[in-house]
Amino acid sequence: TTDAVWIAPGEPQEIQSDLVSRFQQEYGRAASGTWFAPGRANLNGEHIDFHAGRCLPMALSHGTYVAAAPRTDGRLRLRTLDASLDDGVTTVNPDQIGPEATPEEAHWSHYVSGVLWALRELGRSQPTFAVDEGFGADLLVVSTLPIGGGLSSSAALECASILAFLALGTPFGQDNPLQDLNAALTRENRRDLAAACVRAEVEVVGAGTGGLDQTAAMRARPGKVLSLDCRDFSVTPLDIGCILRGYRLIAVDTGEAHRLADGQFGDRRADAEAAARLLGFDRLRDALPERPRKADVSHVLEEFDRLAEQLETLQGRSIDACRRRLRHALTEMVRSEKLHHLLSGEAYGVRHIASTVGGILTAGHMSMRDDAEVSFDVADLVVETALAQGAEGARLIGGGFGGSVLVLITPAAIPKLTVALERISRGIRLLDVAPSSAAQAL
Ligand code: GAF
Repeated sequence: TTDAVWIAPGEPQEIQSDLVSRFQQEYGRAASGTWFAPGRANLNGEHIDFHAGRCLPMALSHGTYVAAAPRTDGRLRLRTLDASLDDGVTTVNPDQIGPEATPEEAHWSHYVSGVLWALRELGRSQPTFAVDEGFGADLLVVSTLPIGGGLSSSAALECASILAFLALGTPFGQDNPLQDLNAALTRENRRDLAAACVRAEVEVVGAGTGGLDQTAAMRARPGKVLSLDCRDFSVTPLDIGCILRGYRLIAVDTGEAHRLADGQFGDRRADAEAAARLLGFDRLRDALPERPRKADVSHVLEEFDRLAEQLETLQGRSIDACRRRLRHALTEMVRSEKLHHLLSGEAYGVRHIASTVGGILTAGHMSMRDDAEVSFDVADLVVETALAQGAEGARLIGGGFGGSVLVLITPAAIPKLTVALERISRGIRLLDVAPSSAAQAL
């Protein structure tokens, strides 16, 4: 195995102390603290968070670090050390942040300024979250996540930034400085902060995120998969030990960056929403029973066919395309529920849990490729190669159109897989997926 293909999560303390000294150089003053939020991998449940489906994410040990110090002139000064994004210090005027003031050109800093806007909004209903008048901050950002790698680099940036703002600019943070913040944040607080980050991304950045990524970053548990029910955003942490006994999960970053704010993601989502409206549902999850099976999917598809029979298009969209998006969403929901029950202890008696989970992963990929149509050549090739090298399963994760493939494989098979992947593309990188902690003050 060549070490060069692995992206290491790094030593958090080293990364932090490096970042803090770069902060001093950049802004000529000391950082008040450092905050971290992880990226995520998702076992199943892609493109269904916004249909109230179930997702099964876990946090990576890779993530985004934000060093920050407060300002009293209301300004934000922001810089990232990520080579592909760094264009020096960006200064943001708070009056220019908000849904009505979305700038035309995409820039990474909008995720951060959007979060400050969203925290201000949250503070209107929860006074301990109310951002001080005149609050601003200097921020320096560094990430061990591939940017646009489908591992939630955007949500990690949002969640690390919101903790920095919370700590430096609100009564909540002032009452609970730095590490105390970790202990003080309740589950409800974390849920509300994740929701604020979603608002930032949807209303300010203009991306169609559904909350999976921010929930994973804010609420993940070490060693666990979060079974996230997007009907009410309740989470059940489930042990992943039964899958990983004798196996490893790795994320293969294809090197093809995706952009959520691009039109394609929204387009796929709109197809599925058109199908939902035809069926008379606000949320597609409601089209299936509590514990859905394949036959339930067939019934909904039959109903769709009946309703669509006389139509030429569905709100101007191709009926076939809408039907495929619908089928992806429904089968993905069935897979999620199956995994949820398997990991909730009902795996007892399942002899080959890794191959059962692997089969679900691969079926998820086929659905992403053929029905959601969000896959791309390199991802398909990575999945094929992983399976040919003996992986139990592999699938594209995240929004698609670029990003990463999750692979379940024995440690013994990894060296050969690595060599085979290097032949596909030089841009491919591997990350070890070891379910880690949620966003925190360091
Ligand atoms: C992106 C979105 F931000 C998430 O909300 C989710 O929809 C995901 O794509 C696909 O499952 O990461």
